[in-house]
Amino acid sequence: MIEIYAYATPNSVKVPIALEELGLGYTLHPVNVTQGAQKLESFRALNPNAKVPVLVDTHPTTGERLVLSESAAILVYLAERHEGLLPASGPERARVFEQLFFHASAVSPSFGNAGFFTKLAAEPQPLAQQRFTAEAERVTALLDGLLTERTFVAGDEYSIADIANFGWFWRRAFAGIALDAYPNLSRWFASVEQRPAVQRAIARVDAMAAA
Ligand SMILES: N[C@@H](CCC(=O)N[C@@H](CS)C(=O)NCC(=O)O)C(=O)O
Repeated sequence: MIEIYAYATPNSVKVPIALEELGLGYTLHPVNVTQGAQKLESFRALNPNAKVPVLVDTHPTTGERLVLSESAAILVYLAERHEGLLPASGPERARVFEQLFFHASAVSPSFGNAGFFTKLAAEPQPLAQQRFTAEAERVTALLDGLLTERTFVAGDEYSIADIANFGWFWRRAFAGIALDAYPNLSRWFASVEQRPAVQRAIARVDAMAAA
């Protein structure tokens, strides 16, 4: 049994997308990060880092439980366990990890901080806002360049690296990023967004947050 603690956020949506793509059933538990539910003791027992998403995978017969945080780690776990969205070996697998780690270490923090310092900071922080907005634009341009020669971010095949990036480009407005000036990224985003599994995952997280 797979349970996901999440909200309608860029990092959360990646996990239901992977689950839908892999054809796996799951239960979504809302953690309303806009109201601070991630800081409650009950949630911190699952993730002391107090952030969504968290996956809880319970073995149907033994009851053994894996509790896993960090969206990139969850994507790798699901891809390995259910044999999809990740090449089995070789340079193609290494390329997916390259792009997944680039997402986790560059795209995700720059988008998150650009949004935070522009929209949420209690006091204006112009230097931080400029620094992270410029970084978010820089990594966006880098991905657009990479997609001139690739169908998907890690090559010809759709993978967990696309799912990771999709989460933040789905919520790009928070970071103040638009796709108008990035034709390759626009083409990639449209092709991922129209996948039935992606549509189902978005509908489920949006419904969860609206409830
Ligand atoms: N590196 C983490 C980042 C998770 C993260 O920042 N989640 C956000 C929502 S997208 C969150 O829980 N924010 C609440 C907070 O930081 O207090 C991952 O990829 O899972």
